[in-house]
Amino acid sequence: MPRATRVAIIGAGPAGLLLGQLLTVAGIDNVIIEQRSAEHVLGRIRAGILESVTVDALARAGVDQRLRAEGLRHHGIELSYRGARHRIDFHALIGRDVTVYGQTEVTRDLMAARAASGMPIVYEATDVSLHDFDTDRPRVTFRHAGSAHELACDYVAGCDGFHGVSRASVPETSTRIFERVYPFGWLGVLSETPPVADELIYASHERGFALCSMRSKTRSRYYVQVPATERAEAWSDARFWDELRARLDPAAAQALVTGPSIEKSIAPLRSFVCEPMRFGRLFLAGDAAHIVPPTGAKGLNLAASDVLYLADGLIAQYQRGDPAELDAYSAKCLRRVWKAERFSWWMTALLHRFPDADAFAHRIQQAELDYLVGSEAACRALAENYVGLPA
Ligand code: FAS
Ligand code: PHB
Repeated sequence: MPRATRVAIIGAGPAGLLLGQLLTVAGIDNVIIEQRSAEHVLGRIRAGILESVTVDALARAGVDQRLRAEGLRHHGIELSYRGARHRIDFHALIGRDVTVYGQTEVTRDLMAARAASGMPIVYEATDVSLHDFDTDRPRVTFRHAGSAHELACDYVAGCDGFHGVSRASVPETSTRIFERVYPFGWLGVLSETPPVADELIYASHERGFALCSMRSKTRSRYYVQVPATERAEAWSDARFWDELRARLDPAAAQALVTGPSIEKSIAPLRSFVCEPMRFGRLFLAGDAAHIVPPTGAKGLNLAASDVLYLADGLIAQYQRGDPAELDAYSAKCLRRVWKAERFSWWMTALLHRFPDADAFAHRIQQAELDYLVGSEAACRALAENYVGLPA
């Protein structure tokens, strides 16, 4: 275990692993410290849609081989409401697309690259604690395999997610928090069944939102909106499939192939931003700094753009002694973060049933959908946000 490194990275999710790989490729020593096991990290079923910015970042990190071979290029999505489906054709509208490739596979590819690089990664670390990041000699202490460790570093990258230690280590008086907690979550099911359609279907229904996604041509990922108080254990597979079918248009309901769930979990929905994203020698990236409701498929993609900016800033500092990009990091991230927060909030408000919404609110939702599917300009706006704004 090294006692010193240039960059200490807290968290081995997509943000921490991608940052570690970008720095390693640039010849900058770094250590990743993760509290869970690699198996646990890989067992999380999360995002499924990659923007081209994320695909390019993975290519720059040298981990895009399997993604290029197995990822599915999607040229659009469909919106289902009032019994009909309406396609948003990204290709025709803006000439760009997205890639379907599960976060689990991104994590697997990055973990393999980390192992091949020989750069240190510590799994199952406990009592991870950040020290002196308001000085030029920050330290990270932690326990591993029964021993206490201290890691001196130049910089700390807080890539430890919403519940991590990094943001929690910053005095509350130094942060400004912006938050919306939604009164519902997403009950998700993974199944070895062929997807119901070639592209994703986002469904708005009086019973609630539903999403038909996929991981491959033989593995599907489905979600239904449920109350925030709901528990996954209360949902048998049969109950889930019946509810999903009830929220889809007749053609999709008819085409749905059901099967045993191989994963079932509920994700809470919230919008959250911590400003700023830098505190002396500590930089927050990914879910450690911001959360979006998954409706806009932005969470993983924002983590990637944060990490791209941070890697570029650290490379400029080490290779040219130029601190300017590090100094601009927080403002640059937040400009992109807030645009993604807006889009994710808008997609969530457009497609979900809010328990306190009255008849007027429901009519406004329907009118918004009718206007959207009838306006090329509105569809183009959705398309350019969904495929990802420029980094
Ligand atoms: P992550 O949370 O992925 O990784 C943080 C890592 O830090 C974890 O491995 C954690 O174990 C570790 N850690 C935490 N505390 C630590 C400590 N004290 N010391 C060391 N390590 C520590 N996004 C989408 O785009 N689409 C989706 O459908 C979607 N579904 C989601 C479902 C759920 C349940 C959740 C929680 C998120 C979902 N997201 C989705 C968002 C998700 O994909 C995140 O944006 C993405 O995982 C962000 O990656 P990281 O920033 O690396 O954070
Ligand atoms: C997924 O496949 O998990 C997924 C896809 C699109 C979203 C959210 C989740 O908006």
